[in-house]
Amino acid sequence: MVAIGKTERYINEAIHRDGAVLSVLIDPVDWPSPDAAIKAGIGAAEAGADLIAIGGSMGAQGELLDIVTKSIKEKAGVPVALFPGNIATLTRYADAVYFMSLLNSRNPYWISQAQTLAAPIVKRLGIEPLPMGYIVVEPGGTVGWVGDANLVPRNKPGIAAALALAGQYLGCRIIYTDAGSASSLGPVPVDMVRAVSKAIDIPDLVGGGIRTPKEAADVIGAGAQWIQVGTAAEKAKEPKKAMAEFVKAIKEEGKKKR
Ligand code: 1GP
Repeated sequence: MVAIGKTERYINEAIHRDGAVLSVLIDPVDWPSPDAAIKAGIGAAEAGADLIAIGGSMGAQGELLDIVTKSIKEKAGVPVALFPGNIATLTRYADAVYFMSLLNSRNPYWISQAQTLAAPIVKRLGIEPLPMGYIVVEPGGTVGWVGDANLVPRNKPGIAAALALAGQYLGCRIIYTDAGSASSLGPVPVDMVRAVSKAIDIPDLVGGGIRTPKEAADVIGAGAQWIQVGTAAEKAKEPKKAMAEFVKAIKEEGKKKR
């Protein structure tokens, strides 16, 4: 039996305790400078974010990724997990990596080939893999284009639910449903969140286009246990204050579910 790692246990415990967790995504290439990215990541953790995710679909790699990850890790006091864009976007300074298979990609590279190339590197770097089924929903944004996704139509919650259940049956321990960063149509529709969370017995992460604490609370209220925001932090005048409002909103909603 594969032992569940430290970060995954921490996330499961936070979900069990609070009913809802927040990861804040810092994409180093989206911030004016590495220092700004680092400050935002540390601030998000100080604001109460449960986890800091680092990366994106046209991700930072090499020295920039190393510096940002290491610096946030040193001061954040919460786990730092990589949201990888490809096999080069790994760094040994992270605690964990979203070890994702893009379940609705048309290209086998994003389903199992990149994972095959990355697995030995993840092992050698000693980064904890978080086995994650990744589902991209309309409009899909950059990740939908890069990942050549057969986008799940927004009015087909049953398709997302079936994909999520397939992910669970294939052995994934987390399902991530993503409308794509800064989704022009807003977050994954709540009826789709409801259908996915009803279909699976594993943590249900939702991200992409969640712009306000209310939208975040609605996603948790619809049954998700984990949400991820990135653009809301990037666009905020005071990222730390903005993230504190997200934390408050989802933890209040999470408490209602316990
Ligand atoms: C989507 O995790 C990101 O994959 C978060 O999206 O930037 O829209 O919050 P946003």
